[in-house]
Amino acid sequence: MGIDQRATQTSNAYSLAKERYAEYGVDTDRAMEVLASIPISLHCWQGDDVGGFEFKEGDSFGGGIAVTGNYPGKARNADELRQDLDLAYTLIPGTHRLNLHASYAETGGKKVERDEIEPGHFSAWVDWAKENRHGIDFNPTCFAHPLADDGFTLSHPDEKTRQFWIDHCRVTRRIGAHFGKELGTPCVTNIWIPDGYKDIPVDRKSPRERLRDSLDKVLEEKLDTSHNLDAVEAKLFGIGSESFVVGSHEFYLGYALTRGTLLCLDAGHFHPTEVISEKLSSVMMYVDEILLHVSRGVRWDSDHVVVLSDEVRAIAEELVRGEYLKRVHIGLDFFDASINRIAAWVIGTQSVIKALLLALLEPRDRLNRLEAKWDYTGRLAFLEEIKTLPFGSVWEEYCERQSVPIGMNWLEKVRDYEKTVLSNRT
Ligand code: RNT
Ligand code: ZN
Repeated sequence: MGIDQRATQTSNAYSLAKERYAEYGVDTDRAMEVLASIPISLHCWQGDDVGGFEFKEGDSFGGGIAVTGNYPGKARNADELRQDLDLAYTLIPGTHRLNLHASYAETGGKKVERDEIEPGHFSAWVDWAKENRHGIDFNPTCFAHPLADDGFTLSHPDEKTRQFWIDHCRVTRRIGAHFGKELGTPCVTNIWIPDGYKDIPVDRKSPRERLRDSLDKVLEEKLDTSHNLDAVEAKLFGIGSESFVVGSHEFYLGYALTRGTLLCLDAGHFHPTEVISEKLSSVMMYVDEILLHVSRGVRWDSDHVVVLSDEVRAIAEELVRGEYLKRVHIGLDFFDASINRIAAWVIGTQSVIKALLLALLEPRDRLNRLEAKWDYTGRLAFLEEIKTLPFGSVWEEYCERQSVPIGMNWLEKVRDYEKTVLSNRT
């Protein structure tokens, strides 16, 4: 089928879909308009298996997270990573952000300690973001470092080690504020630390007190919130910290509430039967803004590539139904080295956008009316009915309007790039 023919088909299918949704009082054009205003923060670390590019002695990974797979072609330096990201962004409808880690500093082959990094080490990232209209979000890298090898950072019992990580987080916030100022959109600087014990601890209290005090020191310096927003990310367990994690959900919920930071909810960081979609309406009553790490745990916090799962749909539904979109920063957090890494970004990001579109196309008033009338039969029947509305036609129209390839055409571009660019990386 020719390109023109395909475009006509898309637009015809869309006209029919638009009518079907209109029958239920849903304005598909409006839904696409809202969708176009929602940025997703693509995590840089999918592109190089969370490696980072700082000068490293030895091969410290650690931190209780793991990437599996050895698919060829991973980015070996920041230029390659940016080039790969460029391709991903052209295949994803909408204008999106980049989520960067401190370990992606470009120090020109010099060893710069993490407590000494500066905005200048990220100038190439800023130039690139300006050129491509990406906002940047940021993270201190409190893992993959000799001073994290004990499994403790901000809550480390040794004062000097603790101070090192406090200083690292401090400079990270400043760099975040620099990004926000330069790019004209606040940077969400998110603190996640791996601290915890493999086996049953005796003293749970002291590490948590130390973490609270360290975080207070990190946040001491007041930064303009139009430049930098602080977030804290909780976790249930990691590899090697199965029995106890200092920064648990209760710890950070309390911290965010009392200190006014954002709370980061990572979809993989809870008990396997717990879902973050269910938590949103509770958390949003008390915190102003949140950060999401949309991820996919398979039996554990395995960081699989996000797909259009029931949970991702439920997250999007909650964001739309609760009218939280303006208070939520949506980021991704997965790392899969067993498939093409650019495809992983595209599949994961598109899935989140699809989930948002589905949620925006929901006949909300109708559903609410059924519930208000205690008509549970109608509610269930209607929820099932809308699953088969012609969503795909609206999605394709959205891709067309955003000038990105329709259907599987994006994969062709990735495959070409694999042949011409990735295959030359050894
Ligand atoms: C780890 C956290 C954290 C990391 C990134 C790389 O469990 O989810 O967000 O994945 O900082
Ligand atoms: Zn995360």
